[in-house]
Amino acid sequence: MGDSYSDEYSPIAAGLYNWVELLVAGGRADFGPFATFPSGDPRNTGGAGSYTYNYAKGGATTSSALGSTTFLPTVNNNNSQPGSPNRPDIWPGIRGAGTSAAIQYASQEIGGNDMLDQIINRQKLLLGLDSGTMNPILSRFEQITNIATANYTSPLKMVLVEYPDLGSMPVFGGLQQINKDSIRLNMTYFNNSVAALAAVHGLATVDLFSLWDNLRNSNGTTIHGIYISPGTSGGGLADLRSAWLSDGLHPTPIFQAMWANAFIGALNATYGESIAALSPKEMVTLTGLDPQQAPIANAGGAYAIAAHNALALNASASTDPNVGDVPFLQYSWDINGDGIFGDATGAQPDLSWAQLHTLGIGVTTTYRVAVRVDDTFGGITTSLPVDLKVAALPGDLNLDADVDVSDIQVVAGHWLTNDAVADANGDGSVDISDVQTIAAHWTAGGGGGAAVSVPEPPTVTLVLAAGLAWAMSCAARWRSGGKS
Ligand SMILES: [Ca+2]
Ligand SMILES: [Ca+2]
Ligand SMILES: [Ca+2]
Ligand SMILES: [Ca+2]
Repeated sequence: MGDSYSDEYSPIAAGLYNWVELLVAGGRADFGPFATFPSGDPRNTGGAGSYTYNYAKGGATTSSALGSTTFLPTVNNNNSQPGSPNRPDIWPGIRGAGTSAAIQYASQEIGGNDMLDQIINRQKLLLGLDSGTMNPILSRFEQITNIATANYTSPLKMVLVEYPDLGSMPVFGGLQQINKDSIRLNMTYFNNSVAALAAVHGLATVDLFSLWDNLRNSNGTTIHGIYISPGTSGGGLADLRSAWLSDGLHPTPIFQAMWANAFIGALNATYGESIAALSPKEMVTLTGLDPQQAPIANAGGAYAIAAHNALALNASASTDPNVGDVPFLQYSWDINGDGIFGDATGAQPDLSWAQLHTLGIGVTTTYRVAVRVDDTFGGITTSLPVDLKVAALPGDLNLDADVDVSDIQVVAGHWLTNDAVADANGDGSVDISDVQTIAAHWTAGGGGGAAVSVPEPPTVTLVLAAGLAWAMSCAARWRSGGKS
């Protein structure tokens, strides 16, 4: 009953959603199609109607909202709208809706305006002149009596609402504390009565009183990285990172999302349902508080290593405009530049030379490294590529990334020449010192261990004097595990 907290917001203010709409948007509930006839509800007078099975109307009474078993013509008080003399597509009463369709759940609440009106009528209370018994609010027990006598026929699973403490809502921030205390006392009494009623009938209650108390006492909360204050929004729709709209009375969409989860929790707890709560990500996305955006991917680098060294990649400069997504970011790398990702995972993976070798990384190519960042909420971004260069080790004359016998063979093929291709130590000549350079950087062929045999050793001719010549040969035998 009452328009304040259950009537659909969105037709009059794009970006505002209440808990009913959020449950629909999150696929957790179905209130039927949107009625095609303009609604007499306060919020959608200019547009389409309410959901077929959501009747929230200022001035409703328990007898009309609970008891009606027919469509709206019998209770419609909004016949003045052109073209909509009736609202034949909205159920006004829970009983009617529940018995006419496969309705599983229903909730009943007294809207904030109904409470507020009663308090405003207490002029002395607003003026701070009255410590304020809350007889007007207590008079709402007339409605509780109606709830008690309403015919809750199985299988309808009903949720009654324990109301937030009006006295601690921002709208009453100016009241004297004694009046706030009085309101709180009476709200507690009201809620206790609701809870007792629910217990008698085996119904669920959703405890919005505690929900608001907890949010206020903990000075707000953080939902998916976004701080939600217990105060009011700055006005309009510009800042909804608070519990209340600028009127200090109506919950913001994100607070409504918390209410939506409270309803889910109540159904699960009382009726053994297993409805999934809205996730924090859903809460900030469905409310429009933090629309989903793709990550920003940064592959780090450029990268330069020497052959046979490990490579430390670093994508930690990546981020996500949705702050709450950052802890969820997943990284996949294309290191060898073949366009296929999955070469490594993680924000800062270290790759051994053996792993790089498996990926075909060598010393003659500049590779284009990219990282693909997935926020796991549908946003995937591939970074710009950065260079990876692998420097050849000294002695790797044939540039196959290893320093081994094949490089010795290069030296042998250019023995005692000045050929730069075989001048491992860069001293201008090809001789035994180049073999020593190769030996000093020996990489055991990338696997090592096996004995290797050198083909015919180089033959060196030394001319000592006219007419005399010796032939000198030098052989090196390479053994497993070392060299000699
Ligand atoms: Ca994102
Ligand atoms: Ca790849
Ligand atoms: Ca080599
Ligand atoms: Ca040399």
